[in-house]
Amino acid sequence: HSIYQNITTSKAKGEKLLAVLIDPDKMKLETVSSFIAKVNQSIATHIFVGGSEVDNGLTETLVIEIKKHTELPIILFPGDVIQITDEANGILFLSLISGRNPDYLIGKQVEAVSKLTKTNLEIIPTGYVLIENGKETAVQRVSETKPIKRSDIQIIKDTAKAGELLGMKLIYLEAGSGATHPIEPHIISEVKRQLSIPLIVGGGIKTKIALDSAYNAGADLVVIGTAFEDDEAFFDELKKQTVFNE
Ligand code: 1GP
Repeated sequence: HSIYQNITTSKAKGEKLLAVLIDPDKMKLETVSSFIAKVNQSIATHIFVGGSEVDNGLTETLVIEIKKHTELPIILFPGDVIQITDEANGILFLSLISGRNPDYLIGKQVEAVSKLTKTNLEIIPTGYVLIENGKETAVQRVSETKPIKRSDIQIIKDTAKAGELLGMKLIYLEAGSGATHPIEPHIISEVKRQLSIPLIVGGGIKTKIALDSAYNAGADLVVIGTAFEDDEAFFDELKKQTVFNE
């Protein structure tokens, strides 16, 4: 269980983690080597691979290609069962606990078992909490669930805590890919206070300032996808030194 252990060790030391999210639907195979070269030179510590709508087989081909170019752990962040591949190192075994669609709470997970038991993937049970961000995102559309309102702080906190009490190993606060508003720092810090497990935050983070404020508010691992897809120069911008005041 080295991936999870490394995350908890970093959390204990106050070292912040960054996952670059690669969507198999958007990444062209021929650009993987140059993109991953940038990732390798950046502050990124993990690579997440996944998307809400991905065709069969694409994920595995992409992971095989990424692996040729990096030593970073590759973790599946699947939108569906078909994205499971033994080529990755681990998988966020997600349950969309903000929603009330049984398919995404337990149905897909049951479907996934016959595949998962044939793999060596490190399986990391993760409570996935979708927060409203100003527009409808793919997660919302595909899962047919409502995100929790940003103003419903108590519900957000209780949802995250329920995930921890159910035995989940990570909580992922998600604004949705390309979100207009990233998760607000006060939401992150309120949730953080409830939890003893590591906290992941993602969705709509496009600047170094937004990244740092997520870290300062208590995110242990931040996920960024769109900002790197749009502009690879963002990798260099993140290298500039920051002092954390946590
Ligand atoms: C989406 O949290 C991730 O699941 C990343 O979002 O693409 O907006 O960075 P972005």
